[in-house]
Amino acid sequence: MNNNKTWWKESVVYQVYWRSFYDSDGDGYGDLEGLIQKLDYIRDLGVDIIWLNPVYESPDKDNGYDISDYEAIMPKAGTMDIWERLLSEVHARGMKLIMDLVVNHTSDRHPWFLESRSSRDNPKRDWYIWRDGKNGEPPNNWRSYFSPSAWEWDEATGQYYFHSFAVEQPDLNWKNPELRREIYRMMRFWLDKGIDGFRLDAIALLAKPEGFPDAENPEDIRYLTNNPGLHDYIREMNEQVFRHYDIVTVGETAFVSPEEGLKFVGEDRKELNTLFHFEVCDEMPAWDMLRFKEIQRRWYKVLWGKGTNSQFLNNHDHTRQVTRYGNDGPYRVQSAKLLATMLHTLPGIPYIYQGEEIGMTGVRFDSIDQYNDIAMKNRYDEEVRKGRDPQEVLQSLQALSRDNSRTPMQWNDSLHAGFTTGTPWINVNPNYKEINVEKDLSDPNSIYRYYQKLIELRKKHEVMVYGDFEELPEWMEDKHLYVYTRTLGDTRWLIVLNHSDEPSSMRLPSDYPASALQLLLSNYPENEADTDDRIELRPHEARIYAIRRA
Ligand code: ISL
Repeated sequence: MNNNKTWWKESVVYQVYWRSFYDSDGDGYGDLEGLIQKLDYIRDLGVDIIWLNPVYESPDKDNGYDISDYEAIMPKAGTMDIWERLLSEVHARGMKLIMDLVVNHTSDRHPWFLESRSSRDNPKRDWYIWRDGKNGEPPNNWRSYFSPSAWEWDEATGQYYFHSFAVEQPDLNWKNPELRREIYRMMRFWLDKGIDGFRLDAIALLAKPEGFPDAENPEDIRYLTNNPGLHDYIREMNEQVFRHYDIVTVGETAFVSPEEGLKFVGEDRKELNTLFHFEVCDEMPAWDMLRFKEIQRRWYKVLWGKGTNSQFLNNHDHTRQVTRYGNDGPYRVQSAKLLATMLHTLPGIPYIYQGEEIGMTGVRFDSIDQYNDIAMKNRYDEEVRKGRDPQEVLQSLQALSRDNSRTPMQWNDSLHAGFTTGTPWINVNPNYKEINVEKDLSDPNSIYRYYQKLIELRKKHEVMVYGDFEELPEWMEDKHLYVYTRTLGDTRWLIVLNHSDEPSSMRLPSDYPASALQLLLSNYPENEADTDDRIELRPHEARIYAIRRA
């Protein structure tokens, strides 16, 4: 049991991808004014924290993850005045705001980089990573997330610069103390405005290995992450900035195992408060219950009582969970509620990605021109350049395209789903007439209403936050049934999930006969077919029981 109780451990986080949330001025992009107009909708869900994707000045090559001015707001999103009003309106509703911060790299149009690239002896040359080539080739054979090489030749100064993502996103050199000091000053600029923390983008990439040796397998890009020296930087970040504020910090830590994750979030480490790991979203392409259970088991065993995990199954980089990991067809509503029940009753801070609360689904566009994501477009070009059939390449990339979850929020069944009065920057999912906020708000059995009840349960029962987690052995190897308890003091809950398109008849555990079970929440009406020792679970049925004390 994790003894140190804090506000952020008890929170539910709602992620706003603002450019797809609500467009207040008809330019086809969502904006901060639009977000302000929809804050009551978010507050009514019951969430505590809003995570706002990057809104800083940016040429927008990677939708704001290429920052050209850390202390200005991208005009597409609004102005600093509107941002100040947003923060004040979020706080006025009793919610908190955490900002997405990208400090592994900047835009290639950031003044720092323009200076750095201007000459080899510019004072900011060493704020980025410059190396000589080898026999006319890049310094090593590494690829980046978004391009075949992690190195870009710069004719003007006759060297290559390093970029873990797109060419337009040069990596900062965290070995440079002057650079680090400037980043810490900028963090304080935002914290002194009153924000409540940061989501730290690609934070596991800050350190690079000495000498940049070639990789045995350049396609396995984990060499970009978790290099020696990384934790020295994060600990210094905490010493210089984080520990001086009552905030929450969540690290986006790609390619970490539970043991490596503990180095980031162990409370004795004084680095970060919590993290997103990607053992599911980056490494489990489709739903695999046994693998998911094993991942949850390992993370619980290593972190519980020492550090705090987070629970999510989709975000702006990963396609919609009901499509990828559930059933977005005949059982979409039940499946969306089952996935939500699972994420909110497993140990860790639950994250809701905008639209998840109404069961929005992934999308399939017919041509590459309808896609926006630089990761997908770069990969498409790379594969077609190899001579592969363009249609086959498109089909191979559609399922995991990051654009799947970036289509506009579906507010109602009017044109463009009520997202914009202009032309949306990316097509609205054609199913918006069936799936939209207005419809869910008017239906007492909607997914939105179910999320409200789930979050309300968390507010009333600390067992969801601080309760020990234990799977019932009889179902540990079951491919569809996920059966576990959460226990805090005398309070014990039993969660039963039937992740399947088929019904399942489940014998009740002898310790928990029907007479001991008090149903707290389910995504189906009570089942008359239940008996004292068996429950009849329907497809994608989820149940949360309180165990009555004997
Ligand atoms: O989505 C992933 C790969 O499937 C993640 O590993 C992700 O690409 C990576 O962890 C970094 O993502 C973050 O930084 C990127 C930006 O494009 C993503 O949107 C952001 O979430 C570069 O800033």
